[in-house]
Amino acid sequence: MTEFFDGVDSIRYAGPGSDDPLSFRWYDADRVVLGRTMAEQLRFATCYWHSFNWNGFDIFGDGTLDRPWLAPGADPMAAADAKMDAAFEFFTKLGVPFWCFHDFDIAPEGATFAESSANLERMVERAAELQAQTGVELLWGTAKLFGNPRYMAGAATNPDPEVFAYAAGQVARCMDATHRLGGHNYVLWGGREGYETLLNTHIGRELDQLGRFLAMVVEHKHAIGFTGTILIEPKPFEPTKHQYDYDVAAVWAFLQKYDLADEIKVNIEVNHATLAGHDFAHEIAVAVEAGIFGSIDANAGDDRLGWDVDRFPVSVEQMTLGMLEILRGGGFTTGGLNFDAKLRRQSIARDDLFHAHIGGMDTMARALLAAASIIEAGELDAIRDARYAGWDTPFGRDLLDGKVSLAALHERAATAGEPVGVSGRQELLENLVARHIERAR
Ligand code: XUL
Ligand code: CO
Repeated sequence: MTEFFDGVDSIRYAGPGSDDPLSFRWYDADRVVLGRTMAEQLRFATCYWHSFNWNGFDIFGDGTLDRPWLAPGADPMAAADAKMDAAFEFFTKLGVPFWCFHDFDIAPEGATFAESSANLERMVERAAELQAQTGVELLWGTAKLFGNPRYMAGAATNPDPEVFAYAAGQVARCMDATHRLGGHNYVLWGGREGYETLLNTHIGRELDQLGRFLAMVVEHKHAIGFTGTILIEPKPFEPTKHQYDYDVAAVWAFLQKYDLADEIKVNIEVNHATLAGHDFAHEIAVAVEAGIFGSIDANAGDDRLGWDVDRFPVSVEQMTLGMLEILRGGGFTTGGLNFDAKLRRQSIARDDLFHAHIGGMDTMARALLAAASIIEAGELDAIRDARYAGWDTPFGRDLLDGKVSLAALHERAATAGEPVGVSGRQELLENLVARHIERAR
């Protein structure tokens, strides 16, 4: 087989002192950190769509990237084969253990539902062969329920039940494909599940539709014996003005209302968190508290751009704070770190895709080391716990156990005196995090 990335060999760990740009300086797959190897802690995945199914086009300009299989006029199935060969060549040279796809990234949508099914079946066969040959596994699959014009007013939340039904058929087909490929999770990102104007939108109906749709997804999971996790990916807006899966807290409330909280978890994307006005770490902490933490789409926004730029992560500090919450929550189970990130459209050399992933993986590996070092040292958790010590006294416990009334506290307030303030220690804690980032090796 001719290689697409012919100038690049397998990427190896060379250590922090390495000046070879095509080597890892921090990601050492077999190194054990907090009882698991780095590969097991980080569970990296490359996403198919940005890396292989996007040619660099944006709303103002045509494709810039060298992706011959996306050239106009190519035979769609031959192009799909070439794309998949290049993708698996990339996964293996990079040494990433997982990949992720949308149905129509790997197989072209046909003129009819049946034709799309046949195309997908053929490409799933090919993916199964390549997975067996390379050992690369599927982190998750997902159905593209936002590209085709039929979904312009949503899929599950469409005012037309025919569109809901068509989308359900597409999801069943994509779940079957994910199951066939041994996927560890199945993701639903509600790209068009939202609205543009309340003048034509009935929120209550649309939420009930979404609740029913997801209940059917869960039923289907059990019917086919899929043991992976179903994940919702929150995003506040883009492409619609308001999206129902706004953030983790909104998804948590939704799952409870529709009795789905034991069955569905979240796939948190860094740039989606910041678009919702949250820190990445906040979204993880909320999900861990709710018991719905699943997986991560690792990327980054831009400090000055208010849309989803999907940059590869470069901030060790931001990722350390995220990894800290992931580790505090016990680490990944079925989830992992999927680089839902894309090159800048001027990065047109073939090896740029390697540099992007190497940087992202090294950033995450350093973040893992720093977060593990913070946890092992224990000072940060000790200071946090000490802030709440009063709640572990008999008085604090009685308050939480409902043994004291508001009237009793009114009486107490008259005699107990002023509570004594204690420092929150934020700057000390920030310096502590900085120290661990500096020293983690
Ligand atoms: C869009 C996004 C998607 C999902 C999968 O912002 O993140 O790529 O991850 O549909
Ligand atoms: Co994503």
